[in-house]
Amino acid sequence: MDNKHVILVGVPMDAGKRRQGCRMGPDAYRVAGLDQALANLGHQVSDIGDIQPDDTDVPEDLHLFALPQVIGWTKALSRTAQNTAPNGLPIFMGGDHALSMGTVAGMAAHAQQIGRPLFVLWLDAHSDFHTPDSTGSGNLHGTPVAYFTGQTGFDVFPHVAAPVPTDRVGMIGLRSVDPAERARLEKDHAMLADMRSIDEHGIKAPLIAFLERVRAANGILHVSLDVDFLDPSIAPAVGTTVPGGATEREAHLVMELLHESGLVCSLDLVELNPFLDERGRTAKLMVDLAASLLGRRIFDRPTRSF
Ligand code: HAR
Ligand code: MN
Ligand code: MN
Ligand code: MN
Repeated sequence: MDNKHVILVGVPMDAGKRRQGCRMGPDAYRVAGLDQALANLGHQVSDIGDIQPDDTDVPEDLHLFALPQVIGWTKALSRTAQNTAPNGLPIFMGGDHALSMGTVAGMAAHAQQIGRPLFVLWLDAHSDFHTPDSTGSGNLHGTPVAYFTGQTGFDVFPHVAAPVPTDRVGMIGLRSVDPAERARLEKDHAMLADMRSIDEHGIKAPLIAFLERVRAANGILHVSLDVDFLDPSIAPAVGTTVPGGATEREAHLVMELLHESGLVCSLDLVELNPFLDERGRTAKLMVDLAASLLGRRIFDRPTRSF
């Protein structure tokens, strides 16, 4: 089995939306035993602790919630991704989904360094494809995909040195996409597998097709896992629940296929709000999914009681 150096990065970020609580995510993953679950698989695991946002002098914006803080986090995270990726597989323990502005921008810069294209798998109920101009909520966790694919409207943000072309983004689990996002997605050709198509055709086919494209391009794959990808009945600890999400086995199958692909270079675990959890069940499920992504086999799943 291929043992990896897994680098856990705590990102206690709550700036991407008004509802607070995701800042407790990194410690919830630690309490739920993420490091031990991965070490049990034979990996070397380092936890570099919680990072902090850079200082910025960008002014507040009336329409966008916590804009200066999000920019500070984006700078710190892009740098951290570039510094950790050469040494192992970083897992960014969020924190809300605005953190992916920095992690993906940094991983794309790393990919450019090693001369391979970066692909992004977005596991989410939402497409997070708003720009600062099109967002109705002003919550920047709804904008990271537009940022790292190089859409216009992010002038006050750090320049994206290596934007990820939209056709290298795959989205699985979609069921809540705003009209402005939809219009942009239809024009820009991301690979989209919404829950309707998953119901009809299963979750394996679109994932395998996407992984084939990554392999054919000699690419590496960043995975961004939003808690609300999962059905709220199994993953209640998230501020933006949308009914009709992935089942536990669908989610594990995705992780198992990702492991078998050998293509994953980095992972975001985002939007966990421990304040909303029930006896840690969502945090534990996310830990189990990360373990499947890193090679835990089906017969080795723990028996759980709550
Ligand atoms: N599209 C909506 C908005 O912009 C909801 C975005 C919610 N995003 C997340 N991450 N929870 O996927 O406000
Ligand atoms: Mn999201
Ligand atoms: Mn979401
Ligand atoms: Mn039994």
